[in-house]
Amino acid sequence: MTDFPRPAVPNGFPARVEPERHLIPRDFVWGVSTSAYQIEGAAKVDGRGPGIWDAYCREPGRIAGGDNGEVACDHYHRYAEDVALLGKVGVAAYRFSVAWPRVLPAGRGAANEAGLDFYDRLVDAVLRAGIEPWLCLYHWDLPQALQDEGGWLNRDSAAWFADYAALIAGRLGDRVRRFATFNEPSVFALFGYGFAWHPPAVADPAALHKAIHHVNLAHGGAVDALRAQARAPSIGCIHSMQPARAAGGRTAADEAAAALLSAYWNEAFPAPQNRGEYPPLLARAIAPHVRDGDMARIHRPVDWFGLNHYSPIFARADAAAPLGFAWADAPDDVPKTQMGWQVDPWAFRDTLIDVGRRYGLPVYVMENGAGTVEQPDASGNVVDLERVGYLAVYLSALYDALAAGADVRGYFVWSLLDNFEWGSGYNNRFGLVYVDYPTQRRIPKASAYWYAYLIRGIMGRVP
Ligand code: IFM
Repeated sequence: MTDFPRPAVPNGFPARVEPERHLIPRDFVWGVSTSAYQIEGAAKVDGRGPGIWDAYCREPGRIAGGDNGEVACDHYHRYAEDVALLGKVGVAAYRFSVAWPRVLPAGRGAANEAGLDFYDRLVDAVLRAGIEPWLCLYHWDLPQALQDEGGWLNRDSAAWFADYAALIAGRLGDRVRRFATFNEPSVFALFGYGFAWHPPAVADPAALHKAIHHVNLAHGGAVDALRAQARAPSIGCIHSMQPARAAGGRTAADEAAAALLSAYWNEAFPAPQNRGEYPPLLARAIAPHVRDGDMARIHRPVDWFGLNHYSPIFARADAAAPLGFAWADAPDDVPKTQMGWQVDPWAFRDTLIDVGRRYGLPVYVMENGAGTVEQPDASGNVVDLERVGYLAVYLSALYDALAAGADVRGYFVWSLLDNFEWGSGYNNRFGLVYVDYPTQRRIPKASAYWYAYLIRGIMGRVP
């Protein structure tokens, strides 16, 4: 298998027109992903309690356009239509998350039957459509009541999370087999406690180190709870893994900044969870929070590695920043999506190969996609060729990783629907399906047809 040629001109990416079927395992899982706060809406319906994003969105200046997830895609009421869309795309698997505040309005204690009923209905509808549900327990929406008790800075958060995991596994674990504990723990930890870009909007290294350790303990406790309560669970954690590169003048200090960003982003969670140790660059700072037996509690056997990948990330030295480095934009002279994220399929291929070697687990790509600003054309269609091109070259990279021996077992596009994109509100769209928010009309984009065609062609799944 030859390497792809590097593009001679920006946006001149090579994409294989025909997928290389012989490289793709027969049971390869094609899917799409979503998350609760980004699509469900119904924030004050049927007993859902407040979550940290509800409060954060109300703070002036936090979210572009003053947006919030109160209505989002109204998926809570329109889930049947959305499951029908999954069927049309022809995916074999659907990854969603449970909103902790919907099922435990105070974070712990009394469960909200109406909230649990919603996930019963959703899981049943997904199964009826012949699609496997993949359930993620935590996609960033901590109940506000728990934040008021210190959130992830409270060591009890590990026990709160394990109890929540047991509740969900007990209720849905007869039908759901695939469970993820967390989505992108490094992102919500670093953005929430290192850069103050997500709730609870803290920029304090000591808080960050404590939160990292408690989230890792929560992961370990949840793995045990899932194994105890679900019928035949297959468990993983979903990590954002992106190569961290030096920006700025690329001095030795910038290189050190990139190495530190990489330790926080790429290693602070996978290394303790899968190898029982913190990365050397962080170990000393986290050590004060580690008690006897903690590393064994964190390092629990899991069944697969969930990988979210989009783009390289950049850091430059900044002695005045709380962490000693600053986040940086991608250089001007590289191809980027409309959101400004570098398009680099080689980074994807290398990451897939590296992660498998490092942790010895089968890899499922649980998120990959392109953020764009788009609208229907005069005939009402959304012809998102930028997204199609992005997905095609990234899949080419995945085929190269398979050819190099990487044990990649599945690929999930982020996302089924346009949705609430955190700090950028509804400006950036990641969906295969366009959502016209004022009317809640769903319009499958060209990329949805393209993905359906690809899945049908490869797997013989006829939508
Ligand atoms: O929308 C997010 C998702 O919630 C987590 N991973 C990255 C996506 C795109 O920014």
